[in-house]
Amino acid sequence: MPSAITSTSSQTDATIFGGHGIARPQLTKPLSDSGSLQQYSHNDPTPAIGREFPTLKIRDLLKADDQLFRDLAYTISSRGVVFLRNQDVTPNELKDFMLRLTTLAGCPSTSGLHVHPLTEEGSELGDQISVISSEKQKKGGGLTHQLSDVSRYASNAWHSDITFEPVPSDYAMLKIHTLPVTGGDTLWASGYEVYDRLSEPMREMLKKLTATHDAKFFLDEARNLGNPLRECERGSPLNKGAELAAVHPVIRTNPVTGWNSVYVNKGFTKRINGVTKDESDILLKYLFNMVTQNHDAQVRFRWSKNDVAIWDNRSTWHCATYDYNDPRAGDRVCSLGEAPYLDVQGGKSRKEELGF
Ligand SMILES: O=C(O)CCC(=O)C(=O)O
Ligand SMILES: [Fe+2]
Repeated sequence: MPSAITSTSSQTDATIFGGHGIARPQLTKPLSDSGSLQQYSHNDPTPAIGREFPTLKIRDLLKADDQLFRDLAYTISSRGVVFLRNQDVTPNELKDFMLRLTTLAGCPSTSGLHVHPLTEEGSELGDQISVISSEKQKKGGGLTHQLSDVSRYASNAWHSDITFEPVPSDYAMLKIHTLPVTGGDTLWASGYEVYDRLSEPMREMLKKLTATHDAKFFLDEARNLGNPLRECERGSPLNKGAELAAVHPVIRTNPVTGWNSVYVNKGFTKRINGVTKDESDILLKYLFNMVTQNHDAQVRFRWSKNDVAIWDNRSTWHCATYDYNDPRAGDRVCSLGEAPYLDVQGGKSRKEELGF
């Protein structure tokens, strides 16, 4: 069994549900935006989620001061996902960038960059880069299950990254360098927006519940790929072994914004705990439908070569689109944040705070 949420005593505030003593956020209050990114042109592709900076370059950001980085972290966490075009950056620069982002956004001192359980040991790009590749996926049999006989719903691929880890991801970054001529778009959806569409009684009920997230299917995938599963510490002392399962609160507060989000996902969440199996199935189906059936809570990104997306995995979901045959590949870096928690008193609704 995955380790259950034990008590509220691991965080200083007694109104915290979830969390873990060695994986607390280092922020004592949410960040605010000093406006330092306003000098760069930007646009929001939808009101609910996403911001694109068409000319901002990661190479320049790496030289920027800490305040600009903090503003970028706030922008990613508040808008959910940020798109940067045509980036000339090496995998090592992607890693440096992510470490600085997660550190300045207040990740616990025990959290580093994630090592995915399927990452090949001794891979030339290093342990902390996940190669996203259509060819590799075909071999492993993962993520393309919507094309199989089991189900033909493309929406089966909606997920947040690595929620089967006790300390999951705060931010993730993907650079796509190899693209089909058409197809292969990625979609993101806002967890703040879905939370805001729940009625007050439904929010109150979900705030008392936890869910079990499980990625046992990676054991089969590792076998198909012929790679041993990485059972070492995967970026946090709490993430190790072959269990690949964790328990997290159903409603999660993002420490960078202070806003609540729904934190279950179709990819990894198997069971809402403490209710009957039938109740869990109905609740999960309802919450997954809230993600897939609200296209006004989503943004769809059409990639060009070397574009980069950076998202906050605590408060968004994303979904790849497998509508192409030509090779598609990129590099992903995933940083680890805090053990998920709900700030029962302090966590806010985005809508109530921003007024829309
Ligand atoms: O290939 C994509 O568009 C997204 C892959 C993905 O889920 C990820 O990088 O976390
Ligand atoms: Fe993902």
